[in-house]
Amino acid sequence: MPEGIQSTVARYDAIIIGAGFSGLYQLHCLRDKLGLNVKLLEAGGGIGGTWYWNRYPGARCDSESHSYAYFFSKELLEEWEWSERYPGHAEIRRYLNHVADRFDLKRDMQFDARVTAAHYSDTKQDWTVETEAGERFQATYLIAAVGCLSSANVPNIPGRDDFAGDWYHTGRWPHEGVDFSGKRVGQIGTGSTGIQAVPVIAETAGHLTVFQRTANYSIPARNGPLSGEFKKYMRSEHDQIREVVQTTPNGHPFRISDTPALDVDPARRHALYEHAWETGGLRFRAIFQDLITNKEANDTASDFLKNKIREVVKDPETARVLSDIDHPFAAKRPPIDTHYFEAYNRDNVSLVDLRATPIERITANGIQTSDREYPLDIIVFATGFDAMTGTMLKIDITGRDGRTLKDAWHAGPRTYLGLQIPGFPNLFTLTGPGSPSVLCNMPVAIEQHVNWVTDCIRHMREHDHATIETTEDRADDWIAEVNRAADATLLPQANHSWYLGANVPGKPRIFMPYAGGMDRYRTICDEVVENGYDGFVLTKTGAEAAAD
Ligand code: N01
Repeated sequence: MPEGIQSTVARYDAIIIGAGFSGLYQLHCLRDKLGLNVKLLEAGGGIGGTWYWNRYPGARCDSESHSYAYFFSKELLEEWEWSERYPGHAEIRRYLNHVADRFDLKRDMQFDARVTAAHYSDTKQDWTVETEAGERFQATYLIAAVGCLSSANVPNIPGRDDFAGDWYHTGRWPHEGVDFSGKRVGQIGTGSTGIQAVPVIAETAGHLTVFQRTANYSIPARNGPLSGEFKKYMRSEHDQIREVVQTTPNGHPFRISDTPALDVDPARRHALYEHAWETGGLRFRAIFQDLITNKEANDTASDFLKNKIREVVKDPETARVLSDIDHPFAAKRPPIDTHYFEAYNRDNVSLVDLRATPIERITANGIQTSDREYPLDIIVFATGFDAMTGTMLKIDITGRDGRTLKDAWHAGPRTYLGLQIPGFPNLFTLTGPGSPSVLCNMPVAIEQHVNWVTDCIRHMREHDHATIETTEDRADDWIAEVNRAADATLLPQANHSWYLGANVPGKPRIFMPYAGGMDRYRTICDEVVENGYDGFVLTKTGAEAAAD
């Protein structure tokens, strides 16, 4: 243990890991609604979760700002004003800091406190949590509010450490920014992040070379300042906005059409796609009811979007490589952009097709593909995350009988409802694998989970329960339901998708988020409670495990 660190163990009712959207609200609920003694530990130096780390050029949320917010407080909704259609990373941090100040949350948070271990004691029926600095904390309840996209995936390309220039991962962006002026920049990755970064980096770089492995769809975001009229609407109509986001399958502030794409004649369909393209953003996905369930319907959208790329990008070979997309539209998380495809019309931007000429290694000088070496001053890894499970598995977590989480999840994440893991009593995973999480507008999924966990802990305390734990059988059933829901869509058809863990070599291939819709999921969770926490075992204080 480093010098100066106390060896005593601080005792709390609950420990929360993570100061993003979910951790903040969970702290507010447990402390201010239930009166618990709570400590929040955060690896970063401040508030924000994913937004603390993702400060790359162009980083902006893809959810519209009037829906990317907490809905639990009327006063908060009335006093906060977003400035643009989609909130940028700095504005989201300002918002979250405002929330923390407003509810006086910071006094129970500890920053620069990376949790490295969490061990459950069968005898004491509590958790001991340890930080990188060696501090230890004990608590009855452990809440992992670690986010779905927080463990950066930097691919282990041979020679990576030989590179003589600077390299950065978008999810660990330096707070002081990066000066690209006149530099030869190489960017690997064309997911949502890469697509946001390209046009902004291109504005100042000497030359930007984009290394694309899988071509991707993207829809213009049509971002811009919010009008006074819209701001008034946001403030006065938040009840109606809340009603929509909490009853749609994806938590966004618009409803999905109930018209199948093929029920509409081709000319009308094309006009609707044109209108949605001009409107911009994720609303495109909602124009027809069956775009993510029916391949033939999806083809109509995919073809439209591929044609748009060919219209926008002037160089025919670049347009061909960008539009040579191998998966159905929205089978991977669909990016939205600000002048992404237009950036390829600049003289200082070029594209390398890694399908034709794969990266062989990184050299001191740049990136070597099977075709040639690209000399570079800076490499940007926009290569995504070890999503949904990576952060949890980096922590040495042991549950009942010393069983490790690594062992419990060796074949992929096992949870019931993405809320609990069998063998890990009193550990709650906010927006964990098996919940809608990333398939939903995140704050909406987060509020539902936090409310459920808060009600559950209130129930436990009112009924003198010491522990709650789900069962292996229930996790098996839920995994089957998660697979069934995914298989009813086109989502598993994207080969390299992080939804499947397929972007990280060696990671088990299992569809992780619940694709059955946030509305349906909310009902399932409510029914579990109505049926006496069906699927969970609750034990009385001091008693052996027994169903209540
Ligand atoms: O990551 P990704 P992301 N060699 O995994 C490529 C959320 N998000 O950070 O597809 C070469 O989607 C990889 O290629 P391929 C959102 O949910 C939200 O962009 O595997 N290339 C792909 O092109 C999103 O989905 C927002 O063939 C390699 C890219 O890197 C999620 O975060 C903004 C490679 C990774 O794409 C993740 O998006 C941004 C290799 N070895 C992100 N390894 C907002 O709402 C990977 N790639 C604001």
